[in-house]
Amino acid sequence: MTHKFLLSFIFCLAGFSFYAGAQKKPNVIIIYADDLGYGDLSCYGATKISTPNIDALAKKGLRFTNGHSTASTCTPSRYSLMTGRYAWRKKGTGVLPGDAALIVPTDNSALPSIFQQAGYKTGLVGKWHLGLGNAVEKDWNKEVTPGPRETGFDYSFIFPATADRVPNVFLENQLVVGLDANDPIMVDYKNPVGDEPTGKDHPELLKMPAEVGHGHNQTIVNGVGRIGYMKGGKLARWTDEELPFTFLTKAKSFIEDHQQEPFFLYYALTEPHVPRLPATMFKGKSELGYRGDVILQLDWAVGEITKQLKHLGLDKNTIIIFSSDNGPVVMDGYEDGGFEKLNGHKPAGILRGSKYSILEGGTRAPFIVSWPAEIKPGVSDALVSQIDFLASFAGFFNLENKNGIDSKNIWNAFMGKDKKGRDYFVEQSSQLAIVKDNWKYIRPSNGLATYKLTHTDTGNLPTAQLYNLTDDLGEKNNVAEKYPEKVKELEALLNAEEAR
Ligand code: NG6
Ligand code: CA
Repeated sequence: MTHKFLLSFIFCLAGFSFYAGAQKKPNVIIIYADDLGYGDLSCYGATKISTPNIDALAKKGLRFTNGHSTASTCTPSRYSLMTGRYAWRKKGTGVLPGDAALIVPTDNSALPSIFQQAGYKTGLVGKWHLGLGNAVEKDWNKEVTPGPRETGFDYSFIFPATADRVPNVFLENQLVVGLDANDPIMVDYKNPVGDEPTGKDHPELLKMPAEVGHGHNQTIVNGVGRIGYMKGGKLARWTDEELPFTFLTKAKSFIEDHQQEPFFLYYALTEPHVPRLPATMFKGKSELGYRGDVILQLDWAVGEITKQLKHLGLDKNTIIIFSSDNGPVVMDGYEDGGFEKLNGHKPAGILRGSKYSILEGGTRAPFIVSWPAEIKPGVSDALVSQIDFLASFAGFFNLENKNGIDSKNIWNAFMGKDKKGRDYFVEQSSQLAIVKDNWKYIRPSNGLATYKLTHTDTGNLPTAQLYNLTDDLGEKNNVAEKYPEKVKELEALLNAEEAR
């Protein structure tokens, strides 16, 4: 009897110590840059700019050389990240105006909802750009729903679209911050509202001129002409220079508040998207103009987050994923001295193309996954995409991936244990391309070969293009005529994907 009792006591102790020592679920932070190029970081070969904090993250984790957003613009890439679906499957997923309705499903299938189902507290801080409410017409003066909450975020602190689109306000848990009942907000993308000066009629009021021909000449907020018209909410409008501090403060509070439980934070920064108005302490720091300065600002924010994690003792068991929503662009509508100040810096690095193009510069992005407790540091050439987070985390948590039909569970690739990653991947600009075994096929297109205003090499050609990325990562040598069978095979695969 005593013997039995002793035995069960020992078992109980062993059980307890197993429980106490069990690995807690890792926290997960996705840090998402806006328009950051493959060549913009020193850990990806940049020599004219130094990004020590992101470099340190890469050094402690896996640096992917073939990691992708799904599209060469923002909304479709973010849509795929959230839903695990290619955006070209759904109409209305192009770059959204600031008054668009929510395009992410609210049926518990989106990425944050997966984390909720796994017992995580979920937070979103930064740029959203996936729409709000049920329709374009909405009342910005009360809670706007549906929004991030209905897609699975317990907490959100966002601006609705892009920094260059109205309304230039923050929403915390879907309510405008600093709302004044006596000065209600109205937003319109078709017709001017109110009688505030526009960039078009009052260029003398601008602190950063818009380039002629671009659309940044409507309501002026903080001395910058924006896309879209707004009135009211004078006290609620943010200033561009405070964005990094505000978002960082909110991200850090979320981490601090949830340090005792597993959390998922989607920290979507605005840098280096236009308008580039760095905080004063970063002005001139990079010597590459404002675009360089805001990249340093972004790097600083990453460093502040990693410092905080260390301070709280969370650094070992937190997965940090760092990437960008699309390729780089130097001139995107404001006269911020972009090209003149580049000083030989190549935002897309060795790649051809950039934001808006179907070439590798459009979607191949900086892509770092760090988890000190589990991942052995190194470099991986596996083909991976942000669209795969959904199926991979669902798989890790043993949860069902209901609707993310294009998302692949490539957990082992993210962990550095599988060197291949996806079998193939579809890239999107105004048209589609497919990559398999490092062969890239770009469909014929009648779109413009260059966009003059943004200096974009779009990669559009009326004939088929085929590149062997193993020898020709810069997509200089179209070998479609030499390998007609390959072209056929990849066109068939792309057709089959579309038909799925
Ligand atoms: C374009 C804007 C550009 C940028 C982009 C969206 C003009 C001429 N250009 O329409 O400045 O806002 O949309 O960028 O207005 S993204 O990163 O959100 O996709
Ligand atoms: Ca973007």
